[in-house]
Amino acid sequence: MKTRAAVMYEHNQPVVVEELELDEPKANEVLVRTAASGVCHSDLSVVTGTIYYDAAVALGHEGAGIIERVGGDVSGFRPGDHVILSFVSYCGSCRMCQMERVCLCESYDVPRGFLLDGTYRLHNSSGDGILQMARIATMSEYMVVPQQNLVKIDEHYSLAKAALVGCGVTTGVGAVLNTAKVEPGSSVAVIGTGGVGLNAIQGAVLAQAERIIAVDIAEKKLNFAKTFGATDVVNASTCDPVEAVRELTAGLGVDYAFEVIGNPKTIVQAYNMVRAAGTAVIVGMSHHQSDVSIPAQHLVSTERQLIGSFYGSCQPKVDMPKLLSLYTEGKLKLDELITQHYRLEQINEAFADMEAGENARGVILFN
Ligand code: PAD
Ligand code: ZN
Ligand code: ZN
Repeated sequence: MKTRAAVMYEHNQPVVVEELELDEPKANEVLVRTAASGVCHSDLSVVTGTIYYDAAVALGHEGAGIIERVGGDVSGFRPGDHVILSFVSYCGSCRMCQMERVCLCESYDVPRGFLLDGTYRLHNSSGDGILQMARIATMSEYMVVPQQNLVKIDEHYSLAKAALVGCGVTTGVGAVLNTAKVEPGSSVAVIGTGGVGLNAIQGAVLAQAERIIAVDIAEKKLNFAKTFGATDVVNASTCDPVEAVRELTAGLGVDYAFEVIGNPKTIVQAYNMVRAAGTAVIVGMSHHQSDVSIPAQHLVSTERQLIGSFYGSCQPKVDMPKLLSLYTEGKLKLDELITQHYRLEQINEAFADMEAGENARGVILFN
């Protein structure tokens, strides 16, 4: 069958929207008609090579849709089901899955972008195989994905809003609640209040943090941050954010700092703005070849913790329906996250808007 998808053919060049041939789902695979795909910085990072994929790759990893057809050996899913796409495939039975760390599943040793049997489902008009970002490629009208990447949700949810739960919401809220396990009354700083960082702020509100300090270089993002529950804002383009955060916390530093940009410089800032025995949580995906340098002895003498958070340490099938329930209860903001809708053809515009700091989150809507 045919689909139209946003494809990265060359790093740092405009993304191409084109018609592709899509194979039928094989065993353990499902054909999904995409309803919506959020535009996350990780998509742009694939274009720039920060998150490295060989070309050509169909983009998108934050989406929701409706199941069209299922392949053999698929259980628990049928046509018509509404689903969120998880950007990790997890087996449910390996050591990490049994420890409920399913995002770190160790079962699938397949090169990036291929389906689990190591082959392509997407092909262009020249007959070349096209990889799928995160094995899903939500910036395609249709996608064939492993059943291991699907989370069934109730049909009454808007799929545009559910799409955001596929990455930004789960990653940001999960970093606070699952990875860091922030305690009530804590002080928290969030560096980078874009689509993911705003959700770290929402996570801090849910955790009943007392102080939530938003740090960004764009005034518009800091205004969004206030809407999402920041108690203080720091514009890092006009001051030293480490000093500013220390001043706001009586010179001590915060209990938790979340870096949600993907920049070694702001990772060091996060480390430097936590108090002794505090925790710096790194969410942003820095360039795959970059390193971070922190003073080795200081790490010991202050007992600070520097930890990573991948996909909010979530269990997609448990956490995603829970997050949607919180939305229904009025405890989680999803409507306010979507500040712009795009058509698939506008993907390069959506990336330009992301770089210009225009949106909380932009969302591509399919028919
Ligand atoms: P975004 O572009 O919406 O937000 C980034 C924010 O950082 C923007 O508001 C910028 O203004 C701000 N910013 C940039 N430079 C600075 C600076 N020097 N100081 C302060 N603020 C700054 O991106 P996003 O929220 O979609 O993604 C953020 C990062 O999170 C990105 O690296 C992405 O790849 C990563 C990510 N990680 C995971 C994970 O599993 N860990 C999942 C999804 C996204
Ligand atoms: Zn993402
Ligand atoms: Zn596993």
